[in-house]
Amino acid sequence: MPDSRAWRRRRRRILHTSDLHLDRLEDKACDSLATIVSLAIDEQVDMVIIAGDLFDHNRIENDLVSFVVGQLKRLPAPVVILPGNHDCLVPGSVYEQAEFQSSDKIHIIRAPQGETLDLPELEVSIWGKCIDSYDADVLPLEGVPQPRVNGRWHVAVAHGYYVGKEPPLSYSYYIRHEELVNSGQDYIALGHLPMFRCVCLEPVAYYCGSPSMSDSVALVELSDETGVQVTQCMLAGS
Ligand SMILES: [Mn+2]
Repeated sequence: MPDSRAWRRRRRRILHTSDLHLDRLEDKACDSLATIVSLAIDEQVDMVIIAGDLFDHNRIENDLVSFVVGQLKRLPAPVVILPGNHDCLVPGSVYEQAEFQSSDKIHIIRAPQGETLDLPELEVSIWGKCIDSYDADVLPLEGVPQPRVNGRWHVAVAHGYYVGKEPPLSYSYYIRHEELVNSGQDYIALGHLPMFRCVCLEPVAYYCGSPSMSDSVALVELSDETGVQVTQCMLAGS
């Protein structure tokens, strides 16, 4: 369909990962994080999204937090972290540790009702809703606001189960197909499921997969000329 808009947004590239489930410094997942950061640097992405469950639980030792923040500080690009169901934003959450406040490039989505982070230097607005309890009653994409037409890329990040068009039964953290279709977003970065998988093309929505299971991340290119394209990028050597 011809695009009649007078403006074109600048092409942006995002590295989308999730579900590292970091537990201890000795874990192989720590090597995966270092590999992912190096990949983001090599690929010169404009932003990194971690779509939930960066940590496996909230009782994380300081040395692992220091390692993670140190790795993320290697990035020249901003990183947006969504708390998932394992590392949910309860009192005493790992994300209350002060080191996460030590860089203005590390953004943690903290609003349980959802919030929009505006990154004007990137011309990107990113919406997400953190998981803030262990009760499994969060609907990760419910309430996503329609984007304003302001020449920005609109990206949502959500951690939960995509249930398609079927009515959700026993699933918690579920995301319905209509929620994706009606979201008005340019890209939806999903986390929670272990394998790289496209679940929607209009708008484009992918699970990036857990690095330990899929051995990969998603590289997302946002372009008004060529559309939104997502590539599975293998973590060679991890
Ligand atoms: Mn999860």
